[in-house]
Amino acid sequence: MVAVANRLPVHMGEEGWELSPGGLVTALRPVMATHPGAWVGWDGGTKGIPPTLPDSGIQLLPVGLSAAQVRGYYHGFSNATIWPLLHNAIEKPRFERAWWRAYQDVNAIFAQRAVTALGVHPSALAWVHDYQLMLVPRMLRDRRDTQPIGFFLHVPWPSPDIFARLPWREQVLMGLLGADVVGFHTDAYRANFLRSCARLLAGSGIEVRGSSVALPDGRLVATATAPISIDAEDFTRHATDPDTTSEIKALTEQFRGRTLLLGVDRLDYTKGIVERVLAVEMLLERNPQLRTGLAFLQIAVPSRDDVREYRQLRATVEQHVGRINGLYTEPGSDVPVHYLYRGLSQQQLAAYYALADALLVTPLIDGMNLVCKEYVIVQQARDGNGVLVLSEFTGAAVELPEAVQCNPFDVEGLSYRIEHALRLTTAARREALAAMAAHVRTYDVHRWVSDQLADLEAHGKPRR
Ligand code: ADQ
Repeated sequence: MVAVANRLPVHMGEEGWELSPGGLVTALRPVMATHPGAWVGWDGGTKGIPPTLPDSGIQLLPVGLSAAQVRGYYHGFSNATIWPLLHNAIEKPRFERAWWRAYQDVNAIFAQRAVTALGVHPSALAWVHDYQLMLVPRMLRDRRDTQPIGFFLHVPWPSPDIFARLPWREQVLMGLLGADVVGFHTDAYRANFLRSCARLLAGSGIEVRGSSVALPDGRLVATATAPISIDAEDFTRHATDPDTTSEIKALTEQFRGRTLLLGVDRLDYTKGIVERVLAVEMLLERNPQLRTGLAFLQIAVPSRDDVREYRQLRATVEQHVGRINGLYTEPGSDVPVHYLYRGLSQQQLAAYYALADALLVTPLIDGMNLVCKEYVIVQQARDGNGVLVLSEFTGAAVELPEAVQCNPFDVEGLSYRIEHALRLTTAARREALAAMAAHVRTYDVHRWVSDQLADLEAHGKPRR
């Protein structure tokens, strides 16, 4: 397999180059370990990338980008145009011709690197990932039509009315249709994509037939629904790791006697963090006893602070946290809202998951959301009885109907849903956790990879 994704799955750790944490790399490693493979990705500006992934034969093929390309392709088109657009335009997408040009140029650089790798591995298939690289499938098709090409979108696909706002909508659709199979997390995103093709490519000889798209050259592009997941076994191990256990001991002391509500996200406006903080404020306003009886901890990973909207979001969240603590901290007691702005190790994260009485996952829109899947696995592995409050606007909501579902746009309603979650009996919480954990264990990330590869093998017949 030749994987093509925005970033290479390595980073410089304390003891040299390390594998980056994350589902995609854990999932692809076993597959690529048994088949020769390569990974094409941006080097992130770091020099000295090793030739292969640590402890494996997977070749790393770094793409170097100039500062102007990073501005236009990454901060600009990827994060300020296409990210908000695909997330239902909840922040206004910005359209700049220079960014679009940079996006095209950089997609061509990734494609060139992948074409070279496919030449070296003529029986490999190409697997392209996500919204940063939507033109790559077509570029590969034009230059190397002999190997199967798959594409997976990790974010939602909006309704055609929203997608139609993109000035380059036909080019992006045609870019994706270079693949043999285009995969999405949910049936709804897939249906939106098919409706976008039907409406926006009408008159170009392209026809939507069921869940496939027929092209004028006779090619049939399949679509697939493949909800991504986590490595459940890995998270079970983190949950019972001695480092996690000692973290839990220290934290238990800190939050003793209080109900712990937890939020864990990249600091992104899609994640509904402001709505969550305001809902907690309403909870404290209505229930004075919770001002000392409850702690809400928001862990936010720094993200995209080169983009204006993200800097503004950070300031807003921090203002609310300060304001709420100013209003509701009881003299002599700890603050009700705790806030960490940093990345944590998997063991630290697992300790917070283990300790939290409720996890609040309240995105306004989220392709899937892996945090909620990690929580149910850790809770179950530590025999917990935590409750998951989950936005109905996440891909995960389709798979985890046993969660306490919520509508984060209705902040007051959300605050009542949290109260409801906290009142559930232990038996009800355990039953819900068991059902959700069983689902995540069955449909884990390894199942996701094998389903995708089977689809690609079925639809992308080698054309040699
Ligand atoms: P993200 O938007 O990044 O992913 P998510 O699926 O929740 O969102 O994954 C976040 C990951 O970051 C989780 O694995 C989590 O453990 C980790 N993380 C969060 N906070 C952390 C912290 N403080 N320190 C360390 N790690 C932290 C995009 C899409 C999602 C889709 C995924 C996968 O937006 O909808 O689920 O891709 O396709």
